[in-house]
Amino acid sequence: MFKKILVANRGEIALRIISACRELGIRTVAVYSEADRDALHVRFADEDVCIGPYPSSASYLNISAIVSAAEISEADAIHPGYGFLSENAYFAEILQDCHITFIGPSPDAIRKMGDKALARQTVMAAGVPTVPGSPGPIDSVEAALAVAKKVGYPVILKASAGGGGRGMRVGRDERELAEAYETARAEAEKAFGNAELYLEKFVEEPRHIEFQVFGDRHGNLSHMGERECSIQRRHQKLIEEAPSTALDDSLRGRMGEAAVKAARVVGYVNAGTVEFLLDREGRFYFMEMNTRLQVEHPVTEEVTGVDMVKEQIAVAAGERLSFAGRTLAPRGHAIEFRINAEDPVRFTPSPGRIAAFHPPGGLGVRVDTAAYQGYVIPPHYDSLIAKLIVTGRDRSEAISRGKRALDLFVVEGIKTTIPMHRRILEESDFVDGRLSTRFMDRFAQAS
Ligand code: MV4
Repeated sequence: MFKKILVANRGEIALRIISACRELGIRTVAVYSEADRDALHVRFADEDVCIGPYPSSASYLNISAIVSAAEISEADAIHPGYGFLSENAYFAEILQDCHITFIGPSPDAIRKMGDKALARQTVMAAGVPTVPGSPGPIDSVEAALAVAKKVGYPVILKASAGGGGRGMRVGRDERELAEAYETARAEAEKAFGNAELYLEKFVEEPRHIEFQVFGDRHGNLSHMGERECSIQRRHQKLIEEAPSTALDDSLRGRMGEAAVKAARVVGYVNAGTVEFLLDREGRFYFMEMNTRLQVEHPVTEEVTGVDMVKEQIAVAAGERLSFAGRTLAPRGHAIEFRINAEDPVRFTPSPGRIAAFHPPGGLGVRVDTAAYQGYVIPPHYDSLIAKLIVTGRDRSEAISRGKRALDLFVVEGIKTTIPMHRRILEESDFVDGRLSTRFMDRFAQAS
């Protein structure tokens, strides 16, 4: 087992990783930017190293500064958290060369799944259902029109280097597609330095269902069930839950099997997420795979009882998966509410000093946060200040607990998304589990 782990992240996820290390008896090293001197992850780690000024490119994305910090502090492994360097194959490769363990999958698996057109092609060849569309990248407007004619309109163009909703364009007819093709290419080139596109049939009003998979270095690969992440706005998830109201045991079994197949074909090790679209007829399609721990991992932890970060550390150290050969059936129901420091009308970040902070507690209530009373939220990073995760014996108990916990969650001095969550819990479509990726459209004027 590792003696010391460097946490290459900040905020609530850095604290989450430090907590897992403490339970395992592993020392921790925090890294921080000049804007994060007062951050809790610095206080709770055993050691800390300043790695540069606030722009992420100079600190949390600065590979040489982070590797130097690991070498100076003699850390044997690095946990990247989510965002920042977590899906950077080059970073994972550098660590291999330096004999520091990257707590995550191999550089090769990160690379294959990071190229979304290649990922689609790779899992399709393994027999995983994908949305009808181009077999690989498309390299001309004529090719795009030809594929669209075959699969039927509407279609969606996606950037190979994109993911998470960036660099997508819908075409509803030939004229729109021809126009979308040029804009999408230019946007992809500008955003990712890679103009490559692929095309899929556009699935109207799908649900976003993702499966948690976990592999070890002994060839064990299991899934831990799904999360429903349909409540999103501008490709930012707002609420996630497990299990999904749309799955029964049979569909869960088939989707879980497809998720494991997709992970196995790239030799996946450690925690990963296979994203699917589920259409109104109950057909599911692979969308992409995220090769990291996700923000919403706590809902899976709550319904499986597995500490996923401890599991990640154990398999990175060469241990066997604790649930090898088993798939974990969900027990109870968990819902996560992302509390962002945001202006509720314009959805712009609302940084500043937290004048009062009183998180709720009690049975079935978990708050993952690095915020505290008096903390000044720096304007440079994402606006997530807390995750409220409620768990009940069933969905209705989880919803009541969510209402209660949101009512008792006091955050003063900044604007947050707490009032928006309260309103969502009053919506009959939410209460009845009628979810889709278009759910938030009616909240355009959200409070
Ligand atoms: C789609 C789609 C419909 N059809 N692909 C958005 C995130 C990125 N991972 C893929 N996304 C979508 N891909 C096809 N073929 C609709 C979306 C989509 C979406 C997906 C999940 C959650 C919210 C969404 C909001 C708008 C569009």
